[in-house]
Amino acid sequence: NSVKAVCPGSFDPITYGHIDIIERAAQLFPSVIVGVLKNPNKKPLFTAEERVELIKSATRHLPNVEVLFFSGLLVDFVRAVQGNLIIKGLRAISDFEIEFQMSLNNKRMAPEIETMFMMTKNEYSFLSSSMVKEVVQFGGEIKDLVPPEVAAALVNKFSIT
Ligand code: COD
Repeated sequence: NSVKAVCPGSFDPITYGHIDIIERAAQLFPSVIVGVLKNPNKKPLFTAEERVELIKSATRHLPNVEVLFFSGLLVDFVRAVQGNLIIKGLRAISDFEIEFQMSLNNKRMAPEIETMFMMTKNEYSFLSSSMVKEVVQFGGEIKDLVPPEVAAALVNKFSIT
């Protein structure tokens, strides 16, 4: 099959929840591109370059996964890389409303691109980048939430010794 799937996000930083979705996409589709939004409205903790590097290191074991950053509209990025599918993860009902809105809007702008959703793994259903940042800031344990390189980068950012 010729499906090229794009997993988009802010990944500020990447967590085991994201990695689970990327791994499952990489099993299903011959080519997966992780699209890292460069200029989100919210100011990111990690620069786009840092986020890309952390994702590359966390997906080293997946030969059909490529990591690129983008700015502007997701559908323009998907078209530019000749992708035809957007893969998103869903955690809770709270994710549904915004994801529903985004997927309909993306479909309106790019009818040839499909969006598909994967349910989060049970143990990651509570996990988000913002939660990880909050926990680490106050010295909490994050080893079950992010890979070791990400944990080290977070500790470094917050200069916790
Ligand atoms: N389990 C499963 N999935 C998860 C988990 C978890 N624990 N954590 C996150 N995910 C999924 C999210 O549901 C999402 O699908 C993806 O992983 C990325 O998550 P984040 O939080 O890193 O990224 P978001 O949600 O901030 O990314 C939003 C986009 C960058 C995709 C969006 O803002 C976008 O497309 N922006 C570009 C501008 C654009 O095109 N706007 C118009 C859209 S209509």
